[in-house]
Parts: sequence; structure tokens; C-alpha cells
Amino acid sequence: MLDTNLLKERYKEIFGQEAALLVKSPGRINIIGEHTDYNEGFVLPAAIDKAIYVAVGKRDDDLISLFAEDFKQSYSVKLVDIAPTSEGWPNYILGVVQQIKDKGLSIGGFNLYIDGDIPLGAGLSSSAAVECATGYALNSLFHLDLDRVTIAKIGQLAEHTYAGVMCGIMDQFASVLSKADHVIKLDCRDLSYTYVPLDLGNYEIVLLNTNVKHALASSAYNDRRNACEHAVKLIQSEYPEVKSLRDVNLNQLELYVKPVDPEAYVKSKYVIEENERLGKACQALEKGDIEELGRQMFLAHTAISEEFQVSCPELDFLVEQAKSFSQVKGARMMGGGFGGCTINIVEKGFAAQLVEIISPSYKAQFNLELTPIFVSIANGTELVY
Ligand code: GAF
Repeated sequence: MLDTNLLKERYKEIFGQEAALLVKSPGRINIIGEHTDYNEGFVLPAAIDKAIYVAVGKRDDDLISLFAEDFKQSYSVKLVDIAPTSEGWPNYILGVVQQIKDKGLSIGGFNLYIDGDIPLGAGLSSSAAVECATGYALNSLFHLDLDRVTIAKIGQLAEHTYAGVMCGIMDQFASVLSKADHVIKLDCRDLSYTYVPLDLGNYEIVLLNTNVKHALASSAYNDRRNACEHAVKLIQSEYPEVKSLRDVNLNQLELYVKPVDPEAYVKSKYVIEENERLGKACQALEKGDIEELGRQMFLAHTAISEEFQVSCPELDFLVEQAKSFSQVKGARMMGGGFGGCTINIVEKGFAAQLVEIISPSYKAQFNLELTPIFVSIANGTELVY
């Protein structure tokens, strides 16, 4: 948690005015269910106690003036002139402004200061947290009357249009709608959801950060989405009522996709089976059956690595190592893939030892540090003041 008084002071130093309000929007974990969201399947995410903080205040002119503490960089643009920028980080804010404009809602110039404690590039959805913190802050500042689900959708569209990643809704939804000590079982088809208590008994969640950031992750992500959509198109020629992989069964894949596009077949099969694994894992969690929950997570990793192919040697190594400890009940790569963290279900008190044992061989093999990240499960976006 960042010192919010310090954030207030920094805002004042930079913009020469008091911030009108400060909003906090968290990063997320996901227990199981990757690359299922944009296929109208299920996900099981939860917000964590690491967040993006956004302080805002109105201006008298029509300028948007931004400052990012992480990069010690500012960026200004007139409200009428906003467009994607090669600067990178402002896109997550400007994309949200664009969506608000596109809805015909009226906003004016504003100052926005941004800081956070979500490790960047670790697959914990810092970009979604930026979008959601911005959406929530502008909603409050300009009295736009947007509900939480709409703020999440605005964040997702900002990612599509200004960051070029055709993501699903999971990250933004988790950032805005999470509830402490619960995971969200979210149906990405109609956005209906239930909160499931995250009670792991004698176990806890430990993230292991590979410290790998894959440069091509966004294009590979979009490729996977295209492969899934191609499979749907092939099936639609026989079954026009099919809308997404959610409506497809393995038999249809086998008949209409496998012979034409074997790669789309394997990837789509992964998605269908991942939804099934999520169902089993969620039931296990509700029954307190941590063994079964962990088993589904290990199976999910093998499938996403071998079939969906968005893992990397570093993630595979960490999951393989985790399997050799009876104190680790489950592990898998988390998020979009190609780097970031594994999520591990570890016996309480064992995490430090686990990291101590794995770190030297990880370093020897990949010349990278292994960083454990301990998280607790937090509420979604909130107004700090
Ligand atoms: C990224 C995306 F942003 C999510 O929408 C989701 O698809 C995830 O990768 C994979 O499950 O975090």
C-alpha cells in the first residue's frame, strides 16, 4: 500500500493545486481459466493488495496533463486532439478518455497523477488497473454516473483501441468488482458472476515472478484470439447458431476444424477443456478440496503450455519444480503468458524454503532472479478520498 499523503503532496508539487480525489484500483490474480474470457467462457480471478493510484483535479482549460511517477514523465494533450501515442503509458489513460468521449459524455480538461505498487510486466494486470482507476476517477470528477461494469468495459475497449491488445474482460472486471477474500466466478458471456470464498485452509497463494517480459506478447495474444475465432467461423458454416467457443463441443471441433485448420483445432480444444477444468476447480474450492483444486491447476498448465502454447521455458521450469514438492498442491502460469508469474498453492510457512531451494537452479539455468510475490485478496476499485 502506498502512502496516500505522499501521493497528495506529489500531485500538489507537480500541478500546483490540491487533488480533488484519489482512486485506487488493484491488480489481479486468476486461480484458473486462461484465454477463456474472450471466448465467452469462465474465469476465476480476484483482486490483490497491490494497486494503481490515480489523483485527479479539474483544469480551467481543455488540456489533459498527465504525470507518471514510475517513469518520472509527463504528457499533455488537448482533449480534442487525443490519439494513441508512441510514448506507451499515456495510452491506458487516453484510451479511457476516448471511450468516455465516444459515449457522448461531457468532460473537461484535467490533471492526473499516477503511481502504483503492482510489479510491472509480472502479469498482474497493471494496465487494466490504470484503465479502471482512470475510469473511476473521471466518473467521480465529472459526475458521469457510470456503473462499475461499464467502467470495466470502458477499460477493456481502451486496451483494444489504444494499446492494440484484443483482451477479454477478466482483468478490468476483477480490478473493479472484486471483493476481499473471495474469487469471482465470472461468466464472460453475459457478465453474470458469483463471489466464491477463497478459503485454502492450511495453504496460501504464492506468486513466483519469472522476471521475463516477452516483447511479442501482444501480437501472440491477438494471434491466439484469431485462431479461436477462425475455429468458430468454420463451425458456423454448419451450425450458424454458434456464437463463440462457448457453444462448441469437441466433436464439432474434430469434424469441422481439425481437417481444415489443425492449429486452431488444438487451441480451441484447450479453451473448451479449460472451461471444464475451471468448473471442477471451482467445485473443489467450494468443498475445501485443495488437492483437487491443485490437480486441475497442474493440468491447466500442461495444456496451456503444450496446446495453447503461450508459456515459456522459465514458466515451465517453475511449474515443473513446484511439482516435486508435496507442500505445493498446484501451480500454473497465470495471465496472458510468455512471462510474468506462476501462481502456486503452497502449504503455509513453506514459501520461503521453496524459493530458497528453487532460486539457485533458476538463476543457473536462465540467468534471471526469481522473485516471490505474496498477496492477499482485496476489494476492487475504491475512492481513497
Ligand atoms: C490477459 C488478458 F488481458 C485477459 O483478458 C485474459 O485473456 C488473460 O490474458 C488470459 O486469460 O491478462
